[in-house]
Amino acid sequence: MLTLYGNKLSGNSYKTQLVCALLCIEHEWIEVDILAGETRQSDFLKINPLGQVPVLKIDNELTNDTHNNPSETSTILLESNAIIRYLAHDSWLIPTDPIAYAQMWQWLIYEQTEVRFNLASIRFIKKFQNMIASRMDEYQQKFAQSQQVLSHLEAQFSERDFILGKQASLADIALYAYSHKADEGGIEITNYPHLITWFKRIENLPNFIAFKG
Ligand SMILES: N[C@@H](CCC(=O)N[C@@H](CS)C(=O)NCC(=O)O)C(=O)O
Repeated sequence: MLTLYGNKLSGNSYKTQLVCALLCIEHEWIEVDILAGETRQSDFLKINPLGQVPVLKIDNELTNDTHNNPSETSTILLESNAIIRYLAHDSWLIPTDPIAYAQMWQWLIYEQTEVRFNLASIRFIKKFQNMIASRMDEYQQKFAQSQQVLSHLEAQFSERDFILGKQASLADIALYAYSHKADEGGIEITNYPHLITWFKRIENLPNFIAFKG
């Protein structure tokens, strides 16, 4: 039994929902209201002391992890990209070639350090904080960084269908989550035509579900 704690407005949570949809993985979804501060309440902090979603709870009956404490009834997994790596094990979303596998991780790390760090912030400041004055310097800085990130991705997709080549992988799912919402952070997405074509390729994957955030 898998339980996902997430929020429908969160791109990091969406990654986990999208992987479950693409791979037809049964799970229970528990909506955690970030804007109402539920991630900071004591009940949730018992699940994730870092106070963030997504979180995956795995019933230990389904794991073969002998390192787990047998007295624990479940395992908690944090970090969206670690969660999707677990969910997608042995699936077509994970390349078997060692170089491609390492490149997948290269992009998963880039997604967290560059894409999410910049694009998620400008989206949050613009869409949910209505360009709050106290974050304007940060917004300007991250807006410029976001343009650089998107230009870097645009260059990749001028040469290949998916980030690793012909086949979609987890790296595409992670990169898609915030980049396809760049317009909500104030970015003019039509400046990145190869990116738009790649968005459509992802959206054409079987069982794709859209981000409702
Ligand atoms: N590196 C983490 C980041 C998680 C994260 O930033 N979660 C945000 C939503 S996208 C959150 O829970 N914010 C609520 C809070 O900080 O109280 C991941 O990829 O899962």
